[in-house]
Amino acid sequence: MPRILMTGASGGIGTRLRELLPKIYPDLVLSDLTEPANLSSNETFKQADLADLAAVESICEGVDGILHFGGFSVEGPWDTILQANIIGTYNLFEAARRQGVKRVVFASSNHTMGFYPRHSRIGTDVTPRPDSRYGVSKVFGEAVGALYADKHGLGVTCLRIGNFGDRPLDQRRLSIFLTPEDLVQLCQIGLEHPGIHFEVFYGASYNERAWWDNSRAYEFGYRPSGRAEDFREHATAEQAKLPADPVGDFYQGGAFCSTEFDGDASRVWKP
Ligand code: 15L
Repeated sequence: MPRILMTGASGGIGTRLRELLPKIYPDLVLSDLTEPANLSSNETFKQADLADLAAVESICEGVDGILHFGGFSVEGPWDTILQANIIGTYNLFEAARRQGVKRVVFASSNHTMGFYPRHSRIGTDVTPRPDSRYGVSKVFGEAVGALYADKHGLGVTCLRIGNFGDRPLDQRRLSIFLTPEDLVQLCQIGLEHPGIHFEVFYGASYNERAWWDNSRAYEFGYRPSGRAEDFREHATAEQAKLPADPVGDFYQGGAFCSTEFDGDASRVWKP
């Protein structure tokens, strides 16, 4: 029975996956900076600050695979991103190598690609166009993952997660929606598929308005059951409550693109 470590156990994704993962991975070790408020007696929790390499190494002891959801999950000040996502992600991969962990699934983000316009369809083979310091940190994490796969033989899967939840929150999320069940499926592929060396998949359900070519994930057996269009009415009604955002509404990254934007929108993208 593999022992799986999940970082970010107290965060939004971690909290939800704590309900779903134990059925598949009963030997699940949870970690975060702070203990989940509702930790139950049959859950194992180990506290660690990702910026502390020795602490990260200690939570990786005896672990077969890691689901790395820890770190800062939105745009933030540089020092926050630096500690949690840049240093933290480097420490995670280095600790995994030192402890002989075989697989790492890294929670990357759609914000690695946020400045691609919504009218383009992109795969996993295009140049990153991050839309934030957060997006840059996820590009860095994917690069560290590639290094540790190629140089040290770790099996690494990067999931460019769209928007995780039970239903899409607005128009943009109809294109990038990801259900908890479909994320679990992608995690399982990353932890178990014998063909994994280094892979990048989009963390998206079956979305008819998708901007992403996720065929590589399908080649590895991914068969999402979530479908954004089932929630079209809800998402459209929610969108109607939002103010127009000329920059954010044009690019895939949405408000991550328009926040702090003082560039020349006409030069960001030329078809
Ligand atoms: C992300 O990467 C964030 O972690 C999440 O909070 C959402 O903002 C999501 O992207 C999104 O693009 O909707």
